Amino acid sequence: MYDFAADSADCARAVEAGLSEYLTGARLSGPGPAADRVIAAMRHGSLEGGKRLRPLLVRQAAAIFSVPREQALPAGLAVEMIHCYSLIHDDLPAMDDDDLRRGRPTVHKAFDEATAILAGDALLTEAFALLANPGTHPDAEVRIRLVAELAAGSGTGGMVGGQMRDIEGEKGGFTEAEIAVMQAMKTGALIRASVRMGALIGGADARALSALTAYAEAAGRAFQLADDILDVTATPETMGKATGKDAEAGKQTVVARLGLEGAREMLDRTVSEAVSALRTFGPRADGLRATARYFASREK
Ligand code: GRG
Repeated sequence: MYDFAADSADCARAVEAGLSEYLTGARLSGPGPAADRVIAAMRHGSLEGGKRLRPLLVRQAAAIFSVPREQALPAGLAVEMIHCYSLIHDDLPAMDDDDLRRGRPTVHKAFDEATAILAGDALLTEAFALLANPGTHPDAEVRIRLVAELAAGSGTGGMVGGQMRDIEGEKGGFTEAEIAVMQAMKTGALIRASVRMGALIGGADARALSALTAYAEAAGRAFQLADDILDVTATPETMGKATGKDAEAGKQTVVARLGLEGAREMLDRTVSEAVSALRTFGPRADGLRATARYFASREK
């Protein structure tokens, strides 16, 4: 029987070790010590913390096609590097201006703003270098598809575009549908990319990829709903960051519109939608099912 706690803990350990090995001066520096500071900042922003949910999704989607977990790890590390870069940049004074992330000082607080910008840039760049490396997948065509998938999830049609819309939306006047699109881009797109990358590593056919995409889109909405709920229910201790910021900023979240109970009901329905999309896969998709359910119950 699938054990979510054991699999997610094992994945988090593998991601920590993998990132720690990848983000070293020996691997990343050019000639001379100039990169030491930025590498230290990259390590600060990506090691020791985080739930590592996106690499877990890569691993679980690949598991449907019997891909061993080690073979799904490099793509998972690449997605996690993109995620960590986005958090480093999101915490900057020009964006959310946060002092704490994962219970520790944000990168611009521990270093300085210029170094934090460069650390984010470097994580973004090195993520794609890792995907292009033959060690990630022996088939160059699959590697190209992984690069394209991650670029689509993280670029202007995905996470960056969503963040831009979010900033524009703060001026007000977004419709409910526009908010849904913004959230699907800002947080959903990387979750979608994670699942699809696992499927691509496993050689999924078009039908399987389409079912997994439907799962991922519903799971992404569930993740965002849970995040909106936690924004009003969690404490700084459980989250390791300031909470209630979205609510205080008067953001038009589902919680603001439907109330806490309404948002929780919608979350349950969205998790069921994600789980139903996996009906053709049998027990090999139990990992993805468990993660969707975890989104509804998580406390941080
Ligand atoms: C700055 C390019 C750029 C993008 C920022 C993802 C993002 C876009 C901003 C993060 C702000 C935020 C709190 C978004 C809500 C959802 C989210 C991504 C939460 C953090 O993800 P978790 O819960 O974090 O997976 P951990 O720390 O577990 O990795």
